[in-house]
Amino acid sequence: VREAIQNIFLEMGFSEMPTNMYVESSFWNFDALFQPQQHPARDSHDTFFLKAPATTTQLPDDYLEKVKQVHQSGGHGSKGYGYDWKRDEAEKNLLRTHTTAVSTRMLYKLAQEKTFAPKRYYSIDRVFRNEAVDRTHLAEFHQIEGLICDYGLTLGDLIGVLEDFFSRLGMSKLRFKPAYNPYTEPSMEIFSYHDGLKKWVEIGNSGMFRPEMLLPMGLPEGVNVIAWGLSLERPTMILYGIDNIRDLFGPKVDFNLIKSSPICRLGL
Ligand code: FB9
Repeated sequence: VREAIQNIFLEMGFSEMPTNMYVESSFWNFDALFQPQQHPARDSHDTFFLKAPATTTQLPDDYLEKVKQVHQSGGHGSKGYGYDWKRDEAEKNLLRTHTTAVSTRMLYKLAQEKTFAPKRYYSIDRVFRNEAVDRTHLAEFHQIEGLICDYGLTLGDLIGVLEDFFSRLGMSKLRFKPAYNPYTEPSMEIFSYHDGLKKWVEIGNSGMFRPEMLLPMGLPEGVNVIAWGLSLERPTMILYGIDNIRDLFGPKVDFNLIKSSPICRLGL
């Protein structure tokens, strides 16, 4: 399934982001995404913080100052959050909670280039969340993320690329429900009608990255970024009729199931 989804991204002109760093700083995983330091997702109930090395020293000072400003007092038409932003909070190391942390680094790198060039990036790799383990949730899963960065992109462009992407996964009937993410506005949950299950299934989340995230990076005015995400485990469980995620991934994998299951052709 991973390979099939990778091929879909490549066919759609996306290039892969380097996702080999599981350990990330709170700065790139949260602050640079305009996620406030007192946001519930940032406490140890949801996030695995590192004991050693507990903090990082590798943060770009000038950019960090701009992120501090936009959190404290806004700018670019935003009033910000108006709280006292702490550098030592941003320096805390953690296991990344989403591959959106990688997207942040790539967009910042893109903004440092002399002339702006539109880009399509994707990532498929492990993310870690200190969540209760149950039939469909482990403390880690594989996140799939796609983003397009270009002048004048709209919500219509996002809906268009989502219909293209999911139709290649065999999911054509889509519905979009307004949602909230700290780093995207507007945001939408994505649903697809699954003929086999005879019900609407939540197949992902999406949105337009906020100017409070993009402009401090130095991306030109008028450049928008549309993005979406889903997991690798959920589609695989549904495609193979696997009821418990622990049979698919993690220490209790059922190898006979893995070995005996035929390769499934996506595009149901
Ligand atoms: O994968 C998910 N559902 C899914 C996807 C495909 C599918 O295919 C079937 C063959 C037919 C079936 C189901 N979800 C996302 C939806 C739910 O399962 C959800 O309950 C669980 N979500 C995970 C996070 O849980 C805490 C899945 C995971 C997820 C959610 C959001 C994102 C990524 C992964 C994101 C994002 C994002 C948003 C804006 C900008 C950038 C990234």
